[in-house]
Amino acid sequence: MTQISLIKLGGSVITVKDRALTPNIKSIEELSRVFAKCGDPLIVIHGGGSFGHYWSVKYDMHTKPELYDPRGISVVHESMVALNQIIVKSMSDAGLAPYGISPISFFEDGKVNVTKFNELVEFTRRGIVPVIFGDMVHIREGRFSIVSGDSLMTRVATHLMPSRVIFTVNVDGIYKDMKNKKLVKVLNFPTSDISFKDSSIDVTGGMGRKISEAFEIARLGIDVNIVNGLDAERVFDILRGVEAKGTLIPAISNKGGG
Ligand code: IP8
Repeated sequence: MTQISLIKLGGSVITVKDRALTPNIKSIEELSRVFAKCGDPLIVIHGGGSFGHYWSVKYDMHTKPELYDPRGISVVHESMVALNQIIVKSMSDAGLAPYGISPISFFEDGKVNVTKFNELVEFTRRGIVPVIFGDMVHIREGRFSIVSGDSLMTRVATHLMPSRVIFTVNVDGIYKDMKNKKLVKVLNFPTSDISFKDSSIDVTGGMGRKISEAFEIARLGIDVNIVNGLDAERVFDILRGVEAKGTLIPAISNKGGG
């Protein structure tokens, strides 16, 4: 295991999801301060929220490689770079040394070249915080695909085996049901009796997708925390190993040949 915390900043935390192209500056700044306070090696991955998803919906672009409208490809990428810049600037103001990275730099011949992830460890050793974002990536022969921040979480976790994995969302964690908002504190196996209501603007799969990525990471033997990123103190607690309100998906051990 690498002594690194891997954290996903959900689009619903860093943007105002129902207001196009609107960053949630307050929450970005609070999280930046928490990251600076925690001081541990960190890799940040962020989603698209009302930036990338807004344009992906407008241009009907998805996670499947296709010949999408070039203007759509351009504007999704541009909006994600703009959002990344806002986050990088905020982290920098908080005293960190962030470095924005498009996932395109991990791709070679349409596939992720995982050895490129090793460089991220070198970044953190030098006190630099990689800030990777979901983006529109070229796969092959002019076909682009959205690569979501959640799928990057699994890919990076699989290769680097971080000691801590956190997904921030705009709710307190996973709810047993949406009506009475009963929080599931520990989720031991994927279950069908949990209901999700995902935003229609989310083109990459919303909460359901997030949970399946979280389970894939838990299967690597890593605890995964799902926490409300709108309350930065909870994120701080989890980063420093203190229990906080949220959902824990405990590491799944492979003992017994499972
Ligand atoms: O918000 C998708 O990342 P996600 C980013 O993590 C784009 O699903 C480009 C829509």
